[in-house]
Formats: sequence, structure tokens, C-alpha cells
Amino acid sequence: MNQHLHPDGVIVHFLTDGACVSCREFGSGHINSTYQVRTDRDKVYILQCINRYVFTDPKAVMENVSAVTEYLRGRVSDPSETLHFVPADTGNYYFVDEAGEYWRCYEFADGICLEAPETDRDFYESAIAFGRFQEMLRDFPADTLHETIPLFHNTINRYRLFKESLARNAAGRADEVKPEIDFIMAREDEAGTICRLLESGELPLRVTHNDTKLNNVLLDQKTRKAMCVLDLDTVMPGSSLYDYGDSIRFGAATAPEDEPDTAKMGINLDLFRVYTAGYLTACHSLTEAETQLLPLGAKIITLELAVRFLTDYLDGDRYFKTAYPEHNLVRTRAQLKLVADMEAHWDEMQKIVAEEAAKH
Ligand code: ADP
Ligand code: GN1
Ligand code: MG
Repeated sequence: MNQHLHPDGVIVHFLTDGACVSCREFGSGHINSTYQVRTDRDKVYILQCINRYVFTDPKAVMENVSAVTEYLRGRVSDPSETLHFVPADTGNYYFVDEAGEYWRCYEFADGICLEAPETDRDFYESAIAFGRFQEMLRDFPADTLHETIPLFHNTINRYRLFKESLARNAAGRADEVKPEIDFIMAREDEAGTICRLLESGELPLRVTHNDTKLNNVLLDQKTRKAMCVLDLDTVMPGSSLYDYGDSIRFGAATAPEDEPDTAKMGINLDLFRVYTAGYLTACHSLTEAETQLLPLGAKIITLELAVRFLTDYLDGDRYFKTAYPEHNLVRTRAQLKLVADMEAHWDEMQKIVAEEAAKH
């Protein structure tokens, strides 16, 4: 992770309403360093230091995020449905500290952020939020976006990077992960399916969010309706299958992403149906091929995350924030168990998608 200045020394460079009276670490994102700031005028903000290991061109990230939020502002029915940045004293929406770290400040969006759905309704609403997001960006000019992480969901490339890390064995951990390697390698060909279909034009390339886990969406405090999509750093050209699939991976699982007891991990088919219903309700533009392949999107992105977590474990935990040394391995095993359980329930997953699609 970045070594950066204390946030107290940074917030003064943003044009907040009032002076900072408290600043604390906030949220459970795996990438950026996030703080919640309160001012003496009782205003609340989010201050974030962008992870430069992950985002090598933070200025490009900010250009993307500014362009997307600006675009959404003209399309949402209420301003609370999109993010609002606070300018820095330089006039930019970011501030660069002495160490070269990039910071940004958002108005705090006061909504409910969940690590797991508390009710079916919550999960349905998150599907509405991400489906609507996809729909609103339908005509966004994709060629104006920077590729903030090159080949982000190119699973073929993810396998290539995995094999390189395995060969390097930088952290000396390759010997302990033999069963996980075998499981992953047995599915290499299938993992490239979406890439190949995008390449051949059988699946459309869209402007997508690319990081659609439940804690990247806020629900309204009072109504618990979909409010605002967060974490726009990876908005880039991509596939709707990964957006749908990543929400399933994280939210329709029977255990958290880092559940150490893999016996507890599996696919919750009720939640799978709930999310599918919500997504298809809010996002009308999916082609027949996309709709049919939704289960495959869920499976491939789960496999891709296993590959990414294991790659990071082999590299010595450089990418994802970890709370303990085995964390990335635990995450890998949980994802692989989820893949195995999806395989065991494959026919049911296909049937659910077909039934829900028939209603639209
Ligand atoms: P990361 O890339 O590290 O996941 P996020 O942008 O997702 O960073 O922020 C981490 C967490 O901070 C989110 O999951 C959410 O809980 C909270 N958060 C981020 N931005 C806001 C905001 N504008 N208003 C309220 N909460 C926010
Ligand atoms: C990261 O930033 P965050 O915590 O919302 C990661 C996603 C992974 C996710 C796994 C930029 O998401 O790709 O799916 O962790 N974001 C980036 O929990 O790599
Ligand atoms: Mg996040």
C-alpha cells in the first residue's frame, strides 16, 4: 500500500464547508485509503488517497470519474443518485501531496452500505442500481475513457499473469497451493470464453462499472431503495456479464468473500434469482446472447477473482489490502468453492435466468 501523508494535513487543501474536526478510516474497500471527515459546520466528506500501485495513472482515473459523474448528473432524477466531488485549492478535483500521492474528496453520500444483503429486497435494489447505471451509460462515448487498469477483466491475460507469478514464485508460496493451481488450470479454456466472444463481436463491448460488489452501492436510509453507485475508478469498456457476475459472486454467495470455512461457501439460488430479476428489470438493453450467458458471467468472474487473489498471494500480497498473511489464499479458496458450487447447480442457474428473462 501507499505510504502517504496523514489525511489531516491533506483535507485543508480541499474547499470543504468548515474546518476538519475529525477524520477516521472508513469503509472496507480493498484498494484505496478511505477516510471520513467531519467539519465544524457539521458537514461530512469522504477523503481518499488513490492507490498508485493499482492505478498507475491517477490523473487518468480522475478524468474518467469526473467525466462519468458529470454525464450521470445530467441523467439522474435526483442529485443524491450520483457522486459529488469537492475541488481542491488548486482548482482540480484532486490534490497531489509532497510524496506524489493523489487525493480526492467527495461529499459524503449518507446511505446504507452493506457487506451482505440483509433482505432479498436490499439485494434487488442493488441490482436496480447497477442495472440502471449500465443503462444510463448506454450512449457514453467509450473512446473518451482511459483504460485505468489495462486488460482489467481480460481473463486470458489474468491467466497469463498468474502463470508468470507462479513461475517467479516471489513469496515462495507456490508449493502450498498445488490443489488450487490444478483447479484453476483445469478451467483455463472456459475462462477465456467471454474474451473470445467480445473479440468476435458476438458479445457487445459496453461502458461498464467493472467492480459491482454490494459495498460499492448505497441504499437510501429511509426507503432502502437504490440510491447511488460508488467506486467509479474502473468504469471502462467491458462486458455486462462481468458486472452482473461480480454482484452475484459477492452478494449471492452463502458466505463472505473471505470465509475461511469453505464448507459454508456456496451459491444462494434465491438471491441469484432476486438479483437477476432486478438487473433485467433495470437494464433493458441486454442482447439475447448476453442474457443467456449471465450464469457464465457469474462463474467466470468468480474464477477470475480466484486467479487474481492467488496471483497476489504468490506475489506476496502487493495488490489487495490484507488483514493477515493467509488472507489472499483464504479468499482464493472461498472463490474456488463458489465456482465448484455453481458448477453443481449449473442447470438450476440456467433455468432461473431463462425464467426471469421470459418475464421481460
Ligand atoms: P475502494 O476502491 O478501496 O473499494 P471505494 O471508493 O469503494 O474504495 O470506497 C470505500 C468505501 O468507502 C465504500 O465501500 C463506501 O463504504 C465508502 N464510500 C466511498 N465513497 C463514498 C461516498 N461518496 N459517500 C459515502 N460513502 C462512501
Ligand atoms: C477490489 O476496490 P474494491 O474493494 O471495491 C477490486 C475488485 C475486486 C474486489 C474484490 C480496482 O474492489 O476488482 O473484485 O476488490 N478493485 C480493483 O473484493 O482491483
Ligand atoms: Mg470499493
